[in-house]
Amino acid sequence: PQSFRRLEYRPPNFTFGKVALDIALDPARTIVKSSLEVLPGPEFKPGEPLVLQGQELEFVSLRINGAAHRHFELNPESITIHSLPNEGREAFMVEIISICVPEKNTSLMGLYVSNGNFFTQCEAEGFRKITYFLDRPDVMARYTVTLRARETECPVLLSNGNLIHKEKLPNGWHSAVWEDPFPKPSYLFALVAGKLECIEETITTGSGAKKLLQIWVEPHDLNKTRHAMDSLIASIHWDEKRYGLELDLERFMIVAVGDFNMGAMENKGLNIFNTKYVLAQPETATDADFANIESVVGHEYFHNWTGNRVTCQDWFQLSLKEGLTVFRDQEFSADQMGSESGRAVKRIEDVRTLRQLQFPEDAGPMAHPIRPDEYQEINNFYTVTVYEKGAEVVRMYQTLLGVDGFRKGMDLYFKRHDGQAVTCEDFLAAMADANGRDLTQFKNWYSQAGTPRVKVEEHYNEASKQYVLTLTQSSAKVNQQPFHIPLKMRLLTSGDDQKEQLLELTQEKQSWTFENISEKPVLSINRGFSAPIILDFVQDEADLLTLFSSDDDAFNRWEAGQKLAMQFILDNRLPGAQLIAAYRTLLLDPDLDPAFKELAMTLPAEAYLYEQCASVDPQNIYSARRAFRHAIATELRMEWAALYQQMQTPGDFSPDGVSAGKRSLKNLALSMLLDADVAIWSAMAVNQYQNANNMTDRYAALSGLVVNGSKQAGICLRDFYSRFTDDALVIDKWFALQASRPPIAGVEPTLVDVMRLREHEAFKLNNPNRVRSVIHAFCMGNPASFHQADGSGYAFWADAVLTLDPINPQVAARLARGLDRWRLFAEPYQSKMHAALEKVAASKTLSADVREVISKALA
Ligand code: HT7
Ligand code: ZN
Repeated sequence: PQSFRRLEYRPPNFTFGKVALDIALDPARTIVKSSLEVLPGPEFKPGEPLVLQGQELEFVSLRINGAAHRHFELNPESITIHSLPNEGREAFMVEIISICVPEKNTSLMGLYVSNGNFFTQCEAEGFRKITYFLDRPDVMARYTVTLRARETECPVLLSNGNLIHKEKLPNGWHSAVWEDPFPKPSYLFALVAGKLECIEETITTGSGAKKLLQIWVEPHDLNKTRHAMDSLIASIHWDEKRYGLELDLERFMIVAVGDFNMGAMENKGLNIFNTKYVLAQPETATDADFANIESVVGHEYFHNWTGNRVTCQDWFQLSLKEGLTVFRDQEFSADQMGSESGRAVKRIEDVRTLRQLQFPEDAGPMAHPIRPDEYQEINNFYTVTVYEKGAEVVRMYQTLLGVDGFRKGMDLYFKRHDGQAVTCEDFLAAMADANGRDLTQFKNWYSQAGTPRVKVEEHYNEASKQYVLTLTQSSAKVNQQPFHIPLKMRLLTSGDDQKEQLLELTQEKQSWTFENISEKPVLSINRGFSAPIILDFVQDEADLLTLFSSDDDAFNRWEAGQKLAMQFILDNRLPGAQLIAAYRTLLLDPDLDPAFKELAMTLPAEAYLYEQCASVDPQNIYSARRAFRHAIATELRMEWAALYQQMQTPGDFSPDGVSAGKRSLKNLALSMLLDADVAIWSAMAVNQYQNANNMTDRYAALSGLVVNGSKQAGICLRDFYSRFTDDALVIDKWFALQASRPPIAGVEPTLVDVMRLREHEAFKLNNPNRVRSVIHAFCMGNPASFHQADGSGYAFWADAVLTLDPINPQVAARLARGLDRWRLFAEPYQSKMHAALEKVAASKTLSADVREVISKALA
C-alpha cells in the first residue's frame, strides 16, 4: 500500500485563480463542467505536466484556452495534461467535462444522494470525486458555482458564498449562481440541492453588518431547528467577544442530512451537518443531544476562522485546525455553562472522553503524534489524538501563557496568516513571538506519540518544615525527548495558606522545594488536568479521601474519587465504611452542583480500567465494577431515593446546564435504585417512562429498565418504538439501547438481540447513524457483552467489517479499530481477537481504509 510522508511535502507546481463550476444535477448522471484558471505555482517548472486528481469520474472532454486538447493521459486516480501553452509559464484556461453518479455513491464522500436530495462531503479528498482538480488544501481559489436541476425535484439550490443569480430554464429546469468571495481550498466546497426548508434570522454583528442565518432541513423537521439556531447565534457572539473574530460572510447556512459519515462539516458559509447535531426538541432529544448540538454548531462555526480563513498546508497539519477548534468549542461550551462549577463539569467530561478514547489509541497500534508523519489513508487520521489530544496541546499554550498571552498569540496568528495555508510550526511561532517566549521544547508535543508518564515523589521534613517534590517524566516510546509539561499544583494544609502554582517540568527529573510548610501537606497536582499525562503517584487512601472531600479544584476532587473507585475495583474489593461515608457526605452536600455529584458518583468506564491492567480479563473487570456499583447502590439507597425526589425539575423543559445537571443526578439515582432492587423500583421507572415530558427522562427510565432486566422492559421498548417510529434519530436510540445492554443473568446474550436488530425492517446498512447505533454500539460501546470467551462477539465484528467495507470504507474502518487493543487481553480473548483480525486481513478486496487499520493492528 502507498504511504504518504509529511517530510515529502512539496508546494504545488500549479495553482488556480478563478474556478467556475457548472453542475447539472441528476442522481444517475450529474454533468460537471469545470473551468479552471491555471497559474504557475510556487514550485513551477516549465514543461512539467499538470496533474489533476479525479476518482470514479467518467471523463468527457478537455479544452485548453477554448480549443480541444488531446495531449493527456487518464488513469483511475488522475489526469495528466501535457503540452501546456507556453510550457505553463502564463495563466491558461482548462475546461473539463466529466460525469459522476451520486445515487450510486454509498461512501458519502464527494456528491451523493440522501433521501432524494443532493449533498457533498469534500474533506479530506472528496472533491476529486466531483471533478478533476488540484485537490489539496494549499491550492486556494475563488469559486463561482452554477447549479442546475429539475425545479420540482430540487427547488432549493445552495452553494458557498452569496447567491448572485437565479433563473428558470427550459424543460422544467432552473439554475442558481453562487459566488464565494473568499479563496478556499477544494475541501471546503459544498453544494446542497433538493426539497428543503429553512428557518432564518438576521443578526447584526460587532461592526454593525447585517447577516442572514439559515438552518435548512427536510420540511417535517423544521420544528426541531430552534436550538441549533440559538447555538449558532451564541457562537457568533462568543467568537467576537472572546477572540475579536467576526462573521465575514453576508449569509451563513447550516444544512442537516440524515446520511453523513461524521458529525458535521465546516464548508465555507454552507456547513453540512449530520441531523443528529441539528435536530432537537425536548420530546425527542436528550440533554446530551442538546449539549452536543451546541458544541458541534460552535465547532463548525469557529472553523470559519481556525480552518477556513487560515487553513492547513497539508493533511499532516490537520490538528492545526482541529485541535485548535476543539479547544475553542470546549471553551465556548464551558462558558455557556454560566458558572465556575459548570465549567469544571465540562472539563471533567472532556477529560473523561480523552482518557477513555484517546489514551487507548495512544497506547495501541494506531498511536500517532497529533501531527502524524505518515499515513496510508487520511480518513483514518480524523482521530481522537488529532482532535482531543490536539485540543489539550492548545490548552497547554493557554496554561503556559495565560488567557491574555494566548489571545495575543491568536491575534498574531491571524495577522500573519489570514488567507494562507500554514503549518503547526506557524501556530507555535505566533504563540512564542507574541509572548516573547522560547517554545522550542514545546514542539515535542507535535512529534512524539504516546501518553507521557510523570512519577511523583514527595518528601516532607518535619524539622525543617520543607516539602520537596520530585517529578520524573518518562515517555511511552523509546528515544523520545522530554516534554514541556505545565503542571498546576497546590499543597493542601489545614492552615489553607498555600496558593496554586504552575510548575513547568521540562527536564527528565526536576525537584521543587517548598519552605515553611507547617505540616505534611496533601498534594493536589495536575489540577484541572493541566497536562494530558498519566500520573504515577501512589497516594494513600486517606489522602485521596481528603482530596475527594475537600480539594478546591473540582477536577482533582473528582479525580480522587475516580482513583479510589478504580483501586477498589481493580483489587476486586467492595467499598468500605469510610468510602461509603465519603460518598454519602458528597451526595448530601447542599452546596455542591448536582452535575458534579453525578460525575463523582459515576464509576470509571471499563475501557479506562482496561488501560490500568497488564493483562485484561474483561469479564472479571465487568463483575468487579458491577459488584462495586451494586454496593453503592444498596448502601446509599436512602440517599438515592431522597435525591430522586429532590432533583425533580417541574415545569417546562429547559436544556440549560443547571436543569440538565439535576436531571442527570435524578436519573443516576433512578438507575442506582433499579440496580439495588429492580423488582421494587421498576414501577417508579415505568411511571417516569410514561409521564416524562422530555426525552432525557423517558430514555433514562427505559434504559434503567432494560439494563437491569426489568420485566417491564419489553413492553416499554415496544411502546417507545411505536411512539417514535417516524423519527430516525429516536429510533437510533432505540437500537443503540438494546445493542448496549450488558449481560444479564438468565437473559439471552445481547449478541442474540443484536443479530435480531440487524434483521429489523428499520435497520439500514447504508445509513451510518443506524449502523453505529447497532454495530458500533455493540462492538465498541458494550465491552462486557462484546468480549465473550467463545469469541462470538469477535466473529460478529469480522463479519460486520467485511460487510460494511464495500458500502462505506470510512464507517467500516472506524469499526475495524474495535480490536486495536487485542494484545492487552488475556486468553482466550486475545487468540480469538487475533483470529478475527486475520479473517478480515485475508480478504483480497479490502479498502485502503480498512487495510491500514487491520495491518497496523497485526503488525
Ligand atoms: N472537518 C470535518 C471533517 C469531516 C470529515 C472528514 C472525513 C470524512 C468525512 C468528514 N466529515 C467531516 C469535521 C470537523 O472536524 O469539523
Ligand atoms: Zn473540526
